[in-house]
Amino acid sequence: MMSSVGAAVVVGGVVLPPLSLLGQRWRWVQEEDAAVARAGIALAQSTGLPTVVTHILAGRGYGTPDAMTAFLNPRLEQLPDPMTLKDMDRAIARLKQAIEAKETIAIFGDYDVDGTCATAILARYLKQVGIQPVLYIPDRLTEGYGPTSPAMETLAGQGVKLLITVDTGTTAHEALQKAANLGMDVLVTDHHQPAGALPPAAAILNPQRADDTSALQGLCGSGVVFYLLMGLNRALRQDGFFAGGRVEPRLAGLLDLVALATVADVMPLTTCNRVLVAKGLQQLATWQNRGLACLASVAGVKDDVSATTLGFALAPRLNAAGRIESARTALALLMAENDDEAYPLAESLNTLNKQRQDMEKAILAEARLQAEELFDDETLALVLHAEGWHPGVVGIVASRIKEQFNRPTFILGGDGNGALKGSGRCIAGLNLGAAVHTAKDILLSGGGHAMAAGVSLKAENVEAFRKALGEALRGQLEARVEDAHWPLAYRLAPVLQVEAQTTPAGLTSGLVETLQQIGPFGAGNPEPMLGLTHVKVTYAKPVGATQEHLKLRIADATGFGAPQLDAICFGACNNALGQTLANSGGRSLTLAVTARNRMFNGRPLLDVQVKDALPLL
Ligand SMILES: [Mn+2]
Repeated sequence: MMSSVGAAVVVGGVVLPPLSLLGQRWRWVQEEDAAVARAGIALAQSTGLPTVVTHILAGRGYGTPDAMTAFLNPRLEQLPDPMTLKDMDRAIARLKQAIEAKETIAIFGDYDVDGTCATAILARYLKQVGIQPVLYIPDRLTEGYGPTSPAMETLAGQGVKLLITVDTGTTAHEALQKAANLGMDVLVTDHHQPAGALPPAAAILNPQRADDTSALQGLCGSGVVFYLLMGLNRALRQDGFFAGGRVEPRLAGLLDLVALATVADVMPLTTCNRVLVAKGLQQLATWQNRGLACLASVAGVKDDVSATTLGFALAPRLNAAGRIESARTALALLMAENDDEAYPLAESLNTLNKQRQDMEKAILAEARLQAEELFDDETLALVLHAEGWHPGVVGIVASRIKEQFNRPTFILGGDGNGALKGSGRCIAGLNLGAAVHTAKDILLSGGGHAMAAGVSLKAENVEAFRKALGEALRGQLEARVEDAHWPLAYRLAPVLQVEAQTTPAGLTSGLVETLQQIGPFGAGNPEPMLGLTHVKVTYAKPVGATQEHLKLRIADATGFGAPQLDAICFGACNNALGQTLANSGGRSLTLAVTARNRMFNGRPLLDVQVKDALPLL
């Protein structure tokens, strides 16, 4: 099928299928993997589910009836036992002792959504067992990331005997040594990679530890804290702590915060996280957490809640505080007990978020101009900078530029001391952290992982950094042999997995309801991408405030009087996708679409979105 499509690239006698209208390389999962196709058919026969659904499940590795049933019905009982996490026994013992002796306990969080959620989860639990913890979130601009010696002195001065770090602490050797010298015991709960030896601490719960054999590597910081509470709550119950009239906290009541943090930290929504987020969304929908309820209300959330609600409505507003002002507003909101407390905080976060959006828009426009000036066919990395770019939004702008230009991108702003500081985001198939490491002699500091990195450097070294980064990435490409003979644009093109095929008549709300059981959708568990072949556009009309979207009607290209499908293509009016769809003149098209059932003005709506298309023949 693929080789028959026009504009193919021929390299060394091998025909490469053309890139899509959005510059993506499509991979037809069923057509290219016979084993997956066979498993999908067998699964449909044994379960009675539509092959569209079973093909997707098989393609994602749930190709047996047992695996499929477990996946489609996430339950808390599927979670691994908390005791499988290394150091859990020591953490529980020390925390139990502190609770029973009513010691002063401090929680040290990170300023992002995961960190503030983790702080709120632990604090809410401790309050329910009679402890008023001291909460400490460092100021991003003045204190930076993680525990510091001055912070340890402040906390020791407040009589803290036990310090629990959440979403941070694994690499804080100096501060934790300081804490020990000051007579504080420290429990680290974290999910960041250790750097060499572990710091001194009473216990370190971190599934990324080399000696951790749990199956919990997907957890975010809030997930690790939730696991600590699962273990602690059980231990307290077994000790008879709740026997004397004390009410046992309902742990599931904290899962809304775990779900929010997991989505905000872009953790894969598979295995343990899939269970935590599915259950957390159910908890969120009760709106018992009034802080989250008020935030959803000011964010205009009306539809059913989904992982998208968490990632696009709630998380950015909580993050705006840590980025621009202080994360303490976000934490106060997450801790709020009633609407009188929560509503003003939600409004102020909403205002901060608007400021953040305006700032982001302005910086994005400037960065785009710089990128257009610098970009050519040979460009492998974009390094864009301006003294006035705010450090709180450089990561988001880097993501946007990376998506538009499909190249690893750094956005740098002034650090206030004459140097530049910023964030980088990478495309799949290259390792940005490794590239930064090779440029370390040029940098004041720098580090990261494959998809994201941070650096600071002297302004006069920008050109050297850009060159070093480009060379390092070129080296990575040269070391990649499997696609070495392909053109550069082809090698860097994002891959779009088309997981199953259907037709306009087959794409019903009934099918989509079954597809939705594959959710919650997000990182690691994307919305199913469906292929529609041999279809035509029968109607196309620009819609939206600036006519930026395209409203479409789609029908089978060969059928006559067959059912038509309403669809929308967002933001497409100025790109090749929108222009082709609007001017296809009834010719046969191959589309990639997603579909979901949702409510619109009180009525059910089958929401079909065209995500990409192959070039016309
Ligand atoms: Mn985190």
